[in-house]
Amino acid sequence: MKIKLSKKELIAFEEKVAENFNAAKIKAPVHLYYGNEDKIINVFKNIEEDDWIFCSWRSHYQCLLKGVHQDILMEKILEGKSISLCFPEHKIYSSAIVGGVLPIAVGVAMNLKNKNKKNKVFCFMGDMTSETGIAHECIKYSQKHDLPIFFIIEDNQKSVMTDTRETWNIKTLSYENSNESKIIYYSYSTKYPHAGAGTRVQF
Ligand SMILES: Cc1ncc(C[n+]2csc(CCOP(=O)(O)OP(=O)(O)O)c2C)c(N)n1
Ligand SMILES: [Mg+2]
Repeated sequence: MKIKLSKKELIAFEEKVAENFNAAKIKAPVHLYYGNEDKIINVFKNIEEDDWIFCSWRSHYQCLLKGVHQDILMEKILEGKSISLCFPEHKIYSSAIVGGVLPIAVGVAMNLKNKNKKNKVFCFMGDMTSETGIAHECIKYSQKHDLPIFFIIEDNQKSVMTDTRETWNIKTLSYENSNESKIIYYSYSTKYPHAGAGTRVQF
């Protein structure tokens, strides 16, 4: 897919959201990205307009890269919808429930396969989500049934304020060194807290 926004534009968008959040113009949680721009842009080079995207509470970059206009996205965020952004017209769906989108994404992939469609599913998740039971089951099912679904694991090393590796007493995540072609893993360091943007309510 043609990349619609540059790294600089992605960062500038999140900075504007941060500014609006810190100025109390957004009354609901926001979860900002930072530091993963090159990596997520690379993932989007393999995504087509007709592909489905499934995300978590942290989805501003996916929306922008799939083609949601910046002004429309900001309007939704100002309305307090950042945590579960859905744009069916762009085939983009999010949920704020940890693991919530995973079985839905697998179901969509199963349907695409059954109907011999050419489009695919891209399902984004954080490092802690990738260690949950639901993730293991969804990934195993998709692999064994050879479904047209890619799982992207975005590792910021934390789950809210908890260290994911310390929690599970592991040095490497379950899918960190996977050879499976439909698992994409990357690590990044963010400058933002889990939620919020530095002042006001945050965690
Ligand atoms: C079922 C459920 N349990 C707990 C939460 C609270 N919660 C929201 S985000 C999050 C952290 C998940 O971490 P990770 O998957 O690494 O994603 P990140 O936010 O770091 O991108 C938690 C525990 C939730 N939203 N849903
Ligand atoms: Mg994380």
